[in-house]
Amino acid sequence: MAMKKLSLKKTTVGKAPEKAAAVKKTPEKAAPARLTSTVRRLASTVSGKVSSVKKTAVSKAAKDKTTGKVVVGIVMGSTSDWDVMKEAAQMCRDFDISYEARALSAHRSPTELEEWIADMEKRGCQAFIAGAGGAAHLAGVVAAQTILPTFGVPMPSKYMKGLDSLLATVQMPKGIPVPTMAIGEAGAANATLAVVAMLALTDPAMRKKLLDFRAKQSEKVLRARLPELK
Ligand code: RP5
Repeated sequence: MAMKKLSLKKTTVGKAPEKAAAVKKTPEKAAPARLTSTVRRLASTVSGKVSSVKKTAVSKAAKDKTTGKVVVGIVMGSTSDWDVMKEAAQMCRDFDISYEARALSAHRSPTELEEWIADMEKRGCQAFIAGAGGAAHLAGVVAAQTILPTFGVPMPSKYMKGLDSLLATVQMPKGIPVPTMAIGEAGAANATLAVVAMLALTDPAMRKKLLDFRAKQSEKVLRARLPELK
């Protein structure tokens, strides 16, 4: 158990920059200058990439500080997915829902992903949102390890514009469902809105928030005016 916890900590997004710094220090003593500078460059790349995620990756809304629960688990296959997946996190924040966001890959860090899912279940998680790109099996892998609802968000991809991610996420064989959202930011935001609707079934305050959100949205559409012809 202690071992498990340790390996989970090691891969926490917030811990990675320290790890990168450690990588930087050790070889500096013995390695030749060229190797040292390569390591330094690598370390700063890793550190920079992860630290931009670190700021927002683990966040809990005020409401659940009382219960200590982390209601939504947001996971993405790579830190490069954060620009899209932050929309899911933002929507959680807007609805005052506690969440934890992590970059964990189904194929690059499968053990840590499994440990995180189990840990989130213990911490009161009620739904997962999983975003990945390309041969995107992350949401299916998450859904296979929990009976909590798991929503898939296909990432836009370089060559196929997310069509590969969409098909890989949505085409789950019978038995393990992955309700799949639209490709990209809209899908990420909608995944949280789907979780909100789910929570609203048993939480009257959440129901009211969702109704208010819808009313404001309608109002905005109705207030908007089309531009005049020139
Ligand atoms: C997937 O591969 C990730 O979800 C991401 O969308 C894509 C590219 O990952 P990086 O090469 O940017 O890490 O696993």
